[in-house]
Amino acid sequence: MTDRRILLVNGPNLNLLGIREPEVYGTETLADVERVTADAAAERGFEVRAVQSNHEGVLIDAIHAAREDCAGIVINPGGLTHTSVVLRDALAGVALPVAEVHISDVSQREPFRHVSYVADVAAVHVVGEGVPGYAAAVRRLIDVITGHAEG
Ligand code: CA2
Repeated sequence: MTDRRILLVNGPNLNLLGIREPEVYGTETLADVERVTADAAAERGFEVRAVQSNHEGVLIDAIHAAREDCAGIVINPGGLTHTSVVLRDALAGVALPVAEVHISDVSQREPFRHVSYVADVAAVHVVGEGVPGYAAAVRRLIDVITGHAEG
């Protein structure tokens, strides 16, 4: 068990980052997301294990496995944010601190994106800051893990 590893979870369709809809999600790719998150974590002595899947069960299995060797989870659940009780239950079930991140400002988009099933199991929320928001999310999560701050 290490307490210096973070699980980074990206949900369905985020493998398309930088390839489609640059007007909404920008031009940076999933590889950029994983790099900026790992770099920000490394500044604080943490490493990142990254998973992206278009399959809900794969994400849930990765979250369950994090119980064994991670200190917290950064997650952009993609569209599952607005639909998935099972993803929320998995996050609640592992009882690790969670940071929820969204690239776009979901509060300024369609009404169905204003609801998050994950929000109240997350200690940190970063919305609408683009890809740099992942760095902010992992820094704030590490603050929670190390007891420096909350929120
Ligand atoms: O803003 C975000 O990060 C979202 O989680 C992205 C989700 C969306 O369903 C949420 O409401 C907000 C969509 C992820 C799909 O990403 C794509 C990227 C490029 C092209 C197509 C989809």
